[in-house]
Amino acid sequence: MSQQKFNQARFEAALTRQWQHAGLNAAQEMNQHQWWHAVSGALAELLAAQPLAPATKKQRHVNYISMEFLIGRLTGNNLLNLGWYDQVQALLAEQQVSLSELLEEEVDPALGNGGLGRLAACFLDSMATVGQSATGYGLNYQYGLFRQSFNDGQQQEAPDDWQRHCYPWFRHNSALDVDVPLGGKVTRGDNGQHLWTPAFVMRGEAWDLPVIGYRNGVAQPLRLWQATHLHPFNLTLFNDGKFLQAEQQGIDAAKLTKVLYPNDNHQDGKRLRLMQQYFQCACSVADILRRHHLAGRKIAELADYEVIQLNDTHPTIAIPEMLRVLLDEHQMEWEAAWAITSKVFAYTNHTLMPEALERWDEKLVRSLLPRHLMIIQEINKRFKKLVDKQWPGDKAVWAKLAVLHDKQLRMANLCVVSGFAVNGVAALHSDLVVKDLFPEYYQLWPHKFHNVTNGITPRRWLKQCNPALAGLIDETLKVEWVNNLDALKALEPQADNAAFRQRYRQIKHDNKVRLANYIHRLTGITVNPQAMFDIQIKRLHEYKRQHLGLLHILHCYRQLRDNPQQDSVPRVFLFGAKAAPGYYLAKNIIYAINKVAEKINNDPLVGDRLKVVFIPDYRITAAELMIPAADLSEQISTAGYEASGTGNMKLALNGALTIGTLDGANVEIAEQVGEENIFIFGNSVDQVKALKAKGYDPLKLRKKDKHLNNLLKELENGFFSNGDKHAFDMMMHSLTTGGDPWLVLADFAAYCAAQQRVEALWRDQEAWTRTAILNTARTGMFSSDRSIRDYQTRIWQAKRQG
Ligand code: Z2T
Repeated sequence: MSQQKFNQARFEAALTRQWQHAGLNAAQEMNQHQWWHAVSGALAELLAAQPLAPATKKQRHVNYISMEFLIGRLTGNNLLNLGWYDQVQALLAEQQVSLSELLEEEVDPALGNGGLGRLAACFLDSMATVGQSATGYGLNYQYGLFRQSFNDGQQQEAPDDWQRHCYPWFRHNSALDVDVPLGGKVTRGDNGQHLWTPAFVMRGEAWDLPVIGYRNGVAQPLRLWQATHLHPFNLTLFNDGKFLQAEQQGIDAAKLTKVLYPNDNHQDGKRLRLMQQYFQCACSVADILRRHHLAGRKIAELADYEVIQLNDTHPTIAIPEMLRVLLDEHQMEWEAAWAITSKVFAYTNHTLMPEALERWDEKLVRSLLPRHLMIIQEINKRFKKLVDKQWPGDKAVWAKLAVLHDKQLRMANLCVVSGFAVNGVAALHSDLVVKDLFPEYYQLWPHKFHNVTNGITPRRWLKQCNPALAGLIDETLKVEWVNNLDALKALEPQADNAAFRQRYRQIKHDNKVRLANYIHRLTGITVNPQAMFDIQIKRLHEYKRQHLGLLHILHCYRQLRDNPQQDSVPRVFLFGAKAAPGYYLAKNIIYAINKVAEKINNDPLVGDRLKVVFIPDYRITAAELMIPAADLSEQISTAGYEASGTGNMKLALNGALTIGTLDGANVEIAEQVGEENIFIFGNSVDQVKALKAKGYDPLKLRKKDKHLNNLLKELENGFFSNGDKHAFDMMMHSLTTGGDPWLVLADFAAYCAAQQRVEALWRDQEAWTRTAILNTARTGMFSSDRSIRDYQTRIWQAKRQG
């Protein structure tokens, strides 16, 4: 397909309809926000009537189901992908309206927590760009991820009321409404068929956002389901008794899509969350089947035309839902229904952490989804026969592999048993999925297991957020590289070109000035753009080890105080991170970083040499400012725990050097850029396992290392907390008497040594810039276009095994 031409007359007519609809008499009456609204609404209207490219046998349609889509602002990105940015900018300039200023009016839709949700958004962009026909299915939350502020250094949360009801990019199509049953009982009909009489029926409304391919004329939907009560009231279902029953169960349809659960890498097992999951899956499965029927295809052919990719286990209930529809509504036999279902679903695993692997109480599942529980029991029963054959009489293996066990439903097991593919998100992680998480499943079905290394869209994460660098690349390569990121390889020789280095460095500097201004506006803190910008941006989690970063900051501060005359490398340490509201240890780490920052930033002895800034309310928009301005990228998780990471890719692509452990995709970044162009340190996965096995004792380490002990003492004696000796108790306990489960102290010395290597290189700015350029040139494989092509060849279009 080719780029859609910008039609000025149609755009102007649509724009006019927008301000007329707002009740105004002329375009000039619009304020800045109304301009943003009108421009976005006009574009959305022009894009609405796109026919969906139908699925073919050659290319299955991908249904990407995810509880989260962390899309970020759309207007600027859509203009860029359409290729209409310059024309719209010129048109607005005639009215004395600045497009770039107007784009700042958009809220940042935060319908996700972090990496998993952002990955889903990057994948939509790439599927549209590489021409993979796809629909994204998610939920239209009224409140996105909470807004964060600090009160005396402590995280405060506020609801993110992003005003979805007047977000101009949405198109609501009431022809797509779905009714979703919940609760109630299952009885048998005259022919022995299962009859589910729900206690309650909700309505799902389809709210679509357009996903626009890069200059190829493709626009396909991200369909977000929104819950409402059934109107008009269904009287046969809502006789008084059943309504009361529903009320007792606390089901209030409008509440269902109120708010995104704010946990990253953690399950909390709430009833409302399971209802959200089922609601989303029931709507999506119904929509997929509706489309399939509409295309005139037989249900038996479903797997030839459709694939359903589950973004982690959150949408797993779609599997028994599909079976239920085939069995109960299409009256299929089990074997036939299973043959279809087991060729349609594929599952992506994003973590090995036990607390994030979803398990639901059987009782809860039965009370909301009685028919689904029966179907899951049947899957479990049939699967047990296979396990008994392979491992006769082995109770331990069954205890591990069972889908239902100890009155719990294990979603990952259900996915592996019922799906045709399972993948991890980076080479190391996929290896651990096979070796540590699912070794027996791998023995049963080796062909199901794959790796697809994550990626990021270079449209948003280079061209849009770093226009100056994108311009320099355009000028140098003279080819379109943003949908062919391997082309960046041709920049390699420029690393040895002094003039190019000068321009590359100037761009980084200008980006740092832009960020410094933002920091000043936001926090009142002045940072020096000449200093090294050392950035750690990601959710706050113990395994990500923001507190390791903090210990190194204390180390730098100590050195400055011990040798005030020494010629040190000036640094600005920047953090951006939200902690889940119930994750008290994570919140204590935020508090500790903020208190240390306050002390250091106000110490006259330190001056410009050291600054620590925790940027509040880190989100996509903030990332777009921070990533292009980073010199050093902190990727310091305990090896084996960060499944992939994707911030690591964005930062390296934008010319930040990585300091990191051999974890997740860091391993592949090191392979790509060369180990001389990255700062790797710390215990490897095997070393972490060995240390834990032999009984690691952080207290011994503390005793031996006087310097480290002194740093810890300063956190314990109230020096950073106005004399409050207990301010950081939770963090200190975790690091010491709590056993330091994330090996922060164990990696501290190696981390400081790696930071020394960083400083040595920084002192040679030409060598640093050379390395940065090589990072940009060699990270092309981390385009999510490549990830999508990997999904196509390894999973979606791979020859299907029976
Ligand atoms: C999440 O963001 C990730 C994993 C999860 O496991 C849940 C959430 Cl919300 C259930 C992250 C991983 O931590 C990160 O390493 C990875 O890069 C990202 O998913 C995308 O795969």
